Amino acid sequence: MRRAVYPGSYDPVTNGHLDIIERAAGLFDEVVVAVMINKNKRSLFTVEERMEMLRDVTPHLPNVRIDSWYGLLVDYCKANEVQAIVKGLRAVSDFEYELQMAQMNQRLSGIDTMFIATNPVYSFLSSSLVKDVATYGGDVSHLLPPAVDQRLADRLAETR
Ligand code: COD
Repeated sequence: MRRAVYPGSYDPVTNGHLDIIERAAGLFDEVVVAVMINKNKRSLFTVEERMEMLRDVTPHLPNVRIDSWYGLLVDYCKANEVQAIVKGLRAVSDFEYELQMAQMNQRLSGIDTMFIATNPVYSFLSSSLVKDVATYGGDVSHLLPPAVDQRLADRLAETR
C-alpha cells in the first residue's frame, strides 16, 4: 500500500488545497490529509473544525483520510507507515522554503517529498489571503468549496 501524507494548516481548506488532494488521491493508494497543530500560530478555526471541513469536501474521494498531528511531520510518517509527503507548489516563493523542509525531512527520516504544481487558476490562492479578503467583505465564494465559504462567513460574523 502506497500511503502519502498531505500536511498543512488548512485554516480553512481552499479550492487550491482540494485540487492537490484530488490529484494526489489519483497517484497513491491512500492519502492522509493531516492538519498539523501549531500552537504558535493563531487560527480562525479549531483543529476539529478544520478536520470537519476537510471531511465535508472529500466524500467523493474514498482513499482520502483526514487526521491531525502535533509534533514533527516525520514522526507522524514513521508512526503511520507513510512513504511520501505531498506538497503543493504555487510559485517560486514557495519553492525555497518547501525545498528546505523537504531536504530536512529527508535527512531526518529518509522520506521523500513529492511536489504537485498548482493548477494556474489557484496559484495566487492561500487561506490567509482568503480570510483577509473575506474579513473586509470581499467575495471569496469562487475560491472555496461552498460549505467552507458558508462556515467562513458565519465565523467572521461571530467575531465582528
Ligand atoms: N495551490 C496549490 N497548493 C497549495 C495552495 C494552492 N492554491 N495553497 C496551499 N497549498 C499547499 C501549500 O504549498 C502546502 O504544501 C499545503 O498546501 C498546505 O498549505 P497550508 O497553508 O494550509 O499549510 P502550511 O504551509 O501552513 O503548512 C506548513 C506545515 C504544517 C506543513 C509545516 O509547517 C510542517 O510540516 N509542520 C510540522 C512540524 C515539522 O515537522 N516541522 C519541521 C519541518 S522541516
